[in-house]
Amino acid sequence: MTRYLITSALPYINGMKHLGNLVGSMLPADVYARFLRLEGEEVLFICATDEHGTPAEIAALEEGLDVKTYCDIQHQRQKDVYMRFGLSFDYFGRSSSPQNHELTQHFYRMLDKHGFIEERGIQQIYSLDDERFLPDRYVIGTCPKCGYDRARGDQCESCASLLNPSELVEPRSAVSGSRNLELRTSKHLFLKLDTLSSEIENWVKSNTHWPKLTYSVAMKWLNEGLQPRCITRDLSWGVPVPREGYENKVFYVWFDAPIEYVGATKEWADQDPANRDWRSWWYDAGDVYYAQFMAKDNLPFHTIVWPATILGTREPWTMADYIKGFNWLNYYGGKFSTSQGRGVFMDDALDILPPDYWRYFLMSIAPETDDSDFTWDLFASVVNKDLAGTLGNFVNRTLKLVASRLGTTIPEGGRWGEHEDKLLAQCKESIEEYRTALRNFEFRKAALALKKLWTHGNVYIDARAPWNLLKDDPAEAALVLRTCINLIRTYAIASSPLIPFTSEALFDALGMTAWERKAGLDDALDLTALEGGRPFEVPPILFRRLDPDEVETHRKRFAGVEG
Ligand code: B3M
Ligand code: ZN
Repeated sequence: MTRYLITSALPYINGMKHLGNLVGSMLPADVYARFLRLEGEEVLFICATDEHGTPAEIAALEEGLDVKTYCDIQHQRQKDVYMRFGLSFDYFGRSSSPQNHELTQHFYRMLDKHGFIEERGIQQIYSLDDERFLPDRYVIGTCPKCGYDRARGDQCESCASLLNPSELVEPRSAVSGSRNLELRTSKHLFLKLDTLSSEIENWVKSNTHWPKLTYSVAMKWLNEGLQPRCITRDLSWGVPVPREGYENKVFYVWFDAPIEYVGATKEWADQDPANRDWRSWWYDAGDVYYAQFMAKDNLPFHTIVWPATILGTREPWTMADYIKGFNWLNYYGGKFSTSQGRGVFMDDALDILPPDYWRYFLMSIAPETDDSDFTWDLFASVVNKDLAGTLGNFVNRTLKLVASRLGTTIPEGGRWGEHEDKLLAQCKESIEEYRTALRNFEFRKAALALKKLWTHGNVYIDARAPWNLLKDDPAEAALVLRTCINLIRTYAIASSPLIPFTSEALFDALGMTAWERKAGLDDALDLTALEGGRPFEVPPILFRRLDPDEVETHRKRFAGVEG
């Protein structure tokens, strides 16, 4: 039996994530995890906050907090919002955990032992007043290309040129503003990607089944030729480097972040060591199928650098079987921007509407083969048509009709016939489509197949017109209505990976037991599972429609400073 290990790229600790972050990693990973559980598979779904690096330091500095306190607060904030979105992580860890520190140092030691680490001196800017080395983005000055006076040492935000801090005119420290800077040589450790290059290439080439985007990013890097990569930094916040002369340095955030996939699994196991075995997932784990989810800018690290880190240890750590990369979700053709307040952030989204509206919508426009675009009009149209108009409408009209004409018990009588055969065949086809799409990591297709499944109910009930049958042929009416109620059960089961909260609401309405709720996709196709005589409840409106005024209000509110 295969076991499924699923990881989502680790959200960076600084600040609330937006819908673009959600759709590009955590949400599809969650849908995939929920789908596999529905199929009865054994799943371990892991995520964590990525807490080291300069952006965390800068953000903490801006808020006047020490980095640790800042990360404690932000971790909790992010975790809360992910829970509210229904992201069903088995564990949500922290890259600053002792477990990750220990593992990161272990990976480094193994790499060093096998000769894949080299030391080099590099020149860096040192701030005498701050008494520290400044990473590139901590140095600001005037852009030599366009004259913008607050260009960063790595890039000018105004003209987008890539820069070196030494190119800046009148450079100063972003920490203190001091101009008292000098170039100093400092020793750093490099991971010898060049030496590992052919091994990485063999591994990549054994994975031609990856999505095009993933494969092409990996091949592009390989074709450009791999260079040794610096894996240490002159910072104090991070995993200490266990080597003489490195007392004031830590590992680069991208070195320890992927190791936290393992680290978080260990955090999970350490909470219940008698029943949880992290090693069985990560070390010499022949029966594990490992799927990773991430946005495209993270692909080089996951197709090249992290595999190199693993290969160089000469230990049998689990490597990805499938790497699902996503393009960008844009906001009205531009980027979501934290600094400009442009686009919708996850906490704001939940203030406006419950999670399932967003979950379904985002999966239906997932940026898989190309970038896709968020607009409020599109959001409203998908919500109004698919959720309110198709699924919600079917559920409400069915249950209301039965309740008002026959009472809140599933009607008895009538005999299954050819109409029902046809309905069942249609459902079967849509569920097969849905299952295939999800098995193949095709989320847009899955949302489309689900929508198709929902339309069968409306088509069936319209064709059978039970409101007429109630007068002319009560037994036939009972059959039709009972079948429709069973279809609601089918929908509740099948839709749960995308809209889990709605599924629960439907299970509640149908009075289903905990055991009955465990039904899988095949059981979902039993349109006679709920027998006549069982009580049900009419739930409140499942999905509300968005009207043009509301759409306009949201559009204005989230347009950002430039909108
Ligand atoms: N933290 C993603 C980002 O913030 C980065 C992912 C790490 S995955 C190991 O862009
Ligand atoms: Zn510039």
